Amino acid sequence: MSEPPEACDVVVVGAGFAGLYAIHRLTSLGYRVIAFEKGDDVGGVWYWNRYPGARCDCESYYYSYSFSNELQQAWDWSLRYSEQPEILGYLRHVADRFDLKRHIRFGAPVTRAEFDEQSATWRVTAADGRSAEGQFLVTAAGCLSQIQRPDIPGLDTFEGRVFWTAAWPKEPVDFTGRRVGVIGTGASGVQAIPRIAAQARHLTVFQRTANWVLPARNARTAAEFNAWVKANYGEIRDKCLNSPGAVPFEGATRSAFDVTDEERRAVYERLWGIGGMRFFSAFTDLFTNPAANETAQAFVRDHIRAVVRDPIVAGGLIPKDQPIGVKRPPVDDDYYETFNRDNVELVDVRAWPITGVEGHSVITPEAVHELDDLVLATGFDAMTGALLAMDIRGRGRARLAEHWSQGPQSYLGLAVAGFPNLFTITGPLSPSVLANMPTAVEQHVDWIAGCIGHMRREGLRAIEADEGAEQAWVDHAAEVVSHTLYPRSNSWYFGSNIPGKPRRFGVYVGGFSNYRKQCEAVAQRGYEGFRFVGGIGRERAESVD
Ligand code: NA7
Repeated sequence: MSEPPEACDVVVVGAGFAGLYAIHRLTSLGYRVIAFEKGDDVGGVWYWNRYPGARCDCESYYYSYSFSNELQQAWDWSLRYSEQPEILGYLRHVADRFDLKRHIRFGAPVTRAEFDEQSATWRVTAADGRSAEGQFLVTAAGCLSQIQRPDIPGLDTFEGRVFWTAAWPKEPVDFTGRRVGVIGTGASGVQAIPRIAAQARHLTVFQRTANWVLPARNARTAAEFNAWVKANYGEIRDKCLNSPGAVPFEGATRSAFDVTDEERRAVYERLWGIGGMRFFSAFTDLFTNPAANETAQAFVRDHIRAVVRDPIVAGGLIPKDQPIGVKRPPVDDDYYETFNRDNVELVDVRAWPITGVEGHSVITPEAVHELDDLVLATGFDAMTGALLAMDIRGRGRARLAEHWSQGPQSYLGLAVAGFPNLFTITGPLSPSVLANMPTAVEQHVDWIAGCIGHMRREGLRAIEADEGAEQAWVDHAAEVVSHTLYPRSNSWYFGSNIPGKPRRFGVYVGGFSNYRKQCEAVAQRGYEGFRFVGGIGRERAESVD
């Protein structure tokens, strides 16, 4: 017989960046928290994505928590863009420093979460039958955590070794002397390919869609820089809170056409030299004006042609019909150079789709590729996948999957109509993956903590997003993105990588700072757009309906 549910105030799902901060913040406020985590340790995406080259594309000094000055003063980052082991080490340090593990049930993927209207509580159950019951359910399940398995005939029968970038073994993998194939050239494939190429006898890169890859300019952080960061954290965090991407940089002030061709090129050269996503701070209209975007594309095309010696390979690596930036651009220092190696081959699986896997071979209409190892960097069911992998039932046992059958519906990316007392950290239709994640996570958790505190003070037992407010937010998010170039690409932002997934842009592109202010205004106006049900310490509960 399974154990009775553990009683708590808040059930949290996930123990990555979001879950750890939620646990810390809520327990600090005196709430009892039980968290369920699929992995056997903390870390979330930084626990699972251990592939060679796995690294954050945001710089570490701001891709980090701000909630504790002691923590930020104690921690030194060794690289500008930290690699997975260091980020996982940081999250482990956070879990130990704030004694968070005692609240976490590890090896416990949640399979079911059900809201009980009578008691206004959530019952959350993990795959092994462990369960918890609490007034609130806070999901911290990740935007890119549900692996998407490609529909390649015979994949399961491959007779060599198979590795998934997003479920990489804990032990180091040696590719020395081996013939390796990598399927996928998104951010994960692009980071892994140079590392694998440096070891393997032969590497075949199966590319379906070429991506615009930006240089990282990764380097060790100098002691003086770390000292400067520590002395200026207040200002750095403040800039993050007030920027569209939750990053501490100034945005663009001019259109690409406010300058001469030479000046424009100089701006691109300078930002290309700095590296990373800062390239997009060149001009205000890169994401709204196709002609402005084309100037950036032309710059990067020239770069690819200059680096990659074989013009046919260079041509294959240049994205076609895809504005730069509207599909998540990978960031890497060695990617294009890797295609100059004699042991690396680019295979165009747009022109020649993989028809199947047989024995040790990946087969396309053009060739049979004999491999010892296959690496799948084929992406995720983004934004909604991890939430829908749990059977979440709201009022009247309504299924979240049903409510989202036409695409994600959410108020502020935080709450869902029909699902009282459920909060989704960096949920669909919040800035999430288009904002620096730790800043976005802290903003959501702080808002949720404020809301729970309000409810406790007022004796309110349930909160629910109003259907009208939810629809207005969905419409607003769609309206904002319609003025950008994002709709000109098929990407996981839209769910386009998942067969049959409704096409809806899953991210709020109105900018993080603007979004944060909207969330604050909603709270200040007495949680406008939400309905509450009283009852705690009162004679009679009102009906939610
Ligand atoms: P992505 O960005 O979704 O990349 C997945 C890649 O795999 C992409 O190049 C896909 O091509 C390719 N893919 C997927 N299925 C297939 C099949 N069946 N055949 C060939 N190629 C395929 O995932 P990542 O893990 O790289 O990055 C996700 C995010 O994690 C990243 O943006 C960061 O935010 C962190 P497609 O483009 O769909 O044609």
